[in-house]
Amino acid sequence: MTSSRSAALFERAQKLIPGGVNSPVRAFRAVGGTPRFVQRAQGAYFWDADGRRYIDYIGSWGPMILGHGHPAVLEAVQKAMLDGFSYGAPTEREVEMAEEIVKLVPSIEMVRLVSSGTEATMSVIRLARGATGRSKIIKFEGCYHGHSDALLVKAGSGLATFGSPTSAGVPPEVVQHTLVLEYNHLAQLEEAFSLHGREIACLMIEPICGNMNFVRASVPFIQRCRELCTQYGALLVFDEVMTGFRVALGGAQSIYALSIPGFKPDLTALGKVIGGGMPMAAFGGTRAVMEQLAPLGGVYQAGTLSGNPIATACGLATLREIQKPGFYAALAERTRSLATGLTQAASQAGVPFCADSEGGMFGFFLLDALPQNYAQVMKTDSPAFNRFFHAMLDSGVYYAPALYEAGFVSAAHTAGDIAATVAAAAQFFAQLPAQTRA
Ligand code: HOZ
Repeated sequence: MTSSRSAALFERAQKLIPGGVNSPVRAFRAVGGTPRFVQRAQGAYFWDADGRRYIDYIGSWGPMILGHGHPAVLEAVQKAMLDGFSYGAPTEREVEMAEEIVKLVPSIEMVRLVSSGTEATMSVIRLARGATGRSKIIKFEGCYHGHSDALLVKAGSGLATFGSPTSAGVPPEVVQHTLVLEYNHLAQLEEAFSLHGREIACLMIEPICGNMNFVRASVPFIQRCRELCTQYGALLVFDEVMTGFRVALGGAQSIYALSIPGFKPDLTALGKVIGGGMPMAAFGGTRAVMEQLAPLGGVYQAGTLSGNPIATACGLATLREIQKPGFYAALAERTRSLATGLTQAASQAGVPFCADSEGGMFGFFLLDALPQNYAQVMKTDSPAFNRFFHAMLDSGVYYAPALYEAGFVSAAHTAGDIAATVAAAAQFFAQLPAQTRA
């Protein structure tokens, strides 16, 4: 399909913006073809510059849990705009936002608002180091915690090795304290703590990883992370930028708490849904640790747009909608029906496929079984995913343009949207040559 306005815009963009985009995955490099330039969005859909409508399963990479242009959110934002865009001074809505977050996430006793998930995770690392007086951090291969230097590290495959940077421009010395382990690998976790436990400031994890598609940390793994952090005096940090208010009202941590009595991380990074589509994120945790932040303590962190009045209006209106009775049950059911529908369609055609979902977040793989770590995710047949992606795009269904990304369903997606999506996928699976099927 030629999308002429998108193609022309992409050409113009590439002359002035590196790769033609302001965030790499949007450039379609992984899947090939021309990125769709978005003109407008409403509910579960967006329209591209050529006027084509797509069912949107990205939702701005997570924030749009209510769908686009929810009336209550629009009203709140329009009202806030009239009072000014930014003050650089405290406001009542920041207090309300803090009160909402503390009420909904029991592990958070104090919270600070920032403007992006990267800022939240970067700040949390500094805070953990400041609070413990230690330098080393643990992260897991396939977990993406934003693009700050210390966190841009992939794993070496060796046991308990220190990582090397995955981006040019990150000096090796900056990541020398970042220990990278395999996700869901208990023995590596044990070994890392037995070797370095007293030097570790924090362990940071995406409890349901949305940056290697959709992979869950097992309950025993999370439980052991908690126990080892407590034993060695390290802080357990949940990166819930993606999962916070997305997989459940209390985030992924509330789901683990159902299986691990009393479970709480020490610190949590939040983003995406809490801004409702505006640039807002947050980090919070126990009072004792959060009080180490300036101006109370010695860990510096600041931001001109932090707690921005329009972002807090948008975020608060969103948080109020998602607390309405039955919101998550309906969202989870709709998301599950997508995962199940796609799996059944693939199975009828004999195509290897599996899918998983939690709340309004999902993932699918052209694999026989759900992967547990990055290496298993990498076994996906990437050309087959790319063909699937383009077939769906041509049918008006917009999935993330890379197989390493989770998908998102909003409250605005209807049963009809899910049925249309499954029908398009079934058509694609049915025409695959028999030799590519199981
Ligand atoms: N960080 C996102 C991928 N997991 C991409 C964000 C964007 O391109 O908007």
